[in-house]
Amino acid sequence: MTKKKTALISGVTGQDGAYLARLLIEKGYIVHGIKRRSSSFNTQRVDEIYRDPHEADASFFMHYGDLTDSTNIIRLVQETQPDEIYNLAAQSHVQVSFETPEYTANADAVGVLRFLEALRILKLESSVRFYQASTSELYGKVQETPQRETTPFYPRSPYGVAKLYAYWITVNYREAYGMHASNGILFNHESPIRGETFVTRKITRAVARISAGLQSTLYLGNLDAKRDWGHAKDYVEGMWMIVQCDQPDDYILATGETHSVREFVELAFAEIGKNIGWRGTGVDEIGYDTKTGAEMVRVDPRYFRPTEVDLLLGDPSKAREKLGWHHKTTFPELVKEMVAADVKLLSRESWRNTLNE
Ligand code: NDP
Ligand code: GDR
Repeated sequence: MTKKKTALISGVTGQDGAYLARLLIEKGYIVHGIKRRSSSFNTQRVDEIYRDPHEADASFFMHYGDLTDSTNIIRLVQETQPDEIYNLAAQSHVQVSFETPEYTANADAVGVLRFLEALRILKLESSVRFYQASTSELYGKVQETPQRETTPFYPRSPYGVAKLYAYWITVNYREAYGMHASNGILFNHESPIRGETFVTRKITRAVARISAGLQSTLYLGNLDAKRDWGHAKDYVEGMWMIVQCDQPDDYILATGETHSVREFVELAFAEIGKNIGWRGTGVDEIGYDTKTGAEMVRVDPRYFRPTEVDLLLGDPSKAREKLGWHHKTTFPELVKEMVAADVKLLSRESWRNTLNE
């Protein structure tokens, strides 16, 4: 019988970690996930796959850890002896990175170095494969459209700058020590379990609440930012494919289509039968229900970023040709799935609230 592969996933409690853990378990891996200590529960996305570790067939284990603690990273790599490490942990919110720039650099930039050095310290640099969660935020200010692996980087936030270090330290350790270390440069990917403060989920939750009469207005920032949005489920498959390649390398995963925040809003409201019209400009712009005239969307400058990334559009040709990867979920399917999931979630919550009244 062949030995099961072992993977160590940092950021397992996040959107991508939860999808990737499921995928690897399905593929027969033993999966170790790193979770942060928190005063409240932060494991909702993986509770369903967690089994009592005493059970003979348990294949998913969780360990406390933090990317800002190198002693902890070294110990976890030593204890779990992984074949593959997927470094997904990060302070991943671009706007929050302007508020907590030093912490973001510590976790998102130096955190990656801690992993790579742990492999060297433990003399595992030639036996463990390493995946770094790089990002389209590296492209930032538009230099070329669509963005390719060869497009120059120009990050526009403390998050993007931290991820720039992370990208290059991964490349450097690959070249300096022959490590199987790769970057997935992933464009935005979303799902029903996307964090609630990212714009897509913020919109779909608000649409569900407006539909249920629990909220009247959705406040947003820049409606004209354009993003290349795919489904997280498709993207974690790509992460795994990158790691399986004989040669480590860096790949863009994207859909090759771009849409504005405004388009996302319009499609999401269409799912509850509302047609959104727009009037006014800038901070005074309003999105209204064309049937009733009710004001549904307003602009709040609080959500504007000190420096914005205006347009992201990825060229996924390299991943398609070398990995055979391509996205499966279309933009309208993504919006539909997210709105439907939030409507369902809300109806379950209100049912529970009614029971408790
Ligand atoms: P999430 O924000 O959903 O998840 C981030 C994860 O990292 C969570 O598990 C979080 O823990 C954990 N984490 C945060 N800080 C630390 C720390 N200091 N030590 C240990 N764990 C920590 O992000 P996604 O799942 O969306 O993204 C996964 C990765 O991919 C991130 O690195 C992100 O920057 C990157 N990325 C994401 C893209 C996207 O569109 N989703 C696109 C390109 C890159 P907790 O649950 O406790 O908060
Ligand atoms: P992004 O995602 O910054 O691209 O980073 P986010 O959903 O936060 O913003 C996308 C665009 O929408 C605009 N926007 C708003 N954004 C938020 N969060 N809230 C609002 O109210 C709002 N109104 C308009 C933003 O200005 C922006 O232009 C995500 C994260 O997952 C990163 O970790 C990842 O690296 C990149 O995607 C690729």
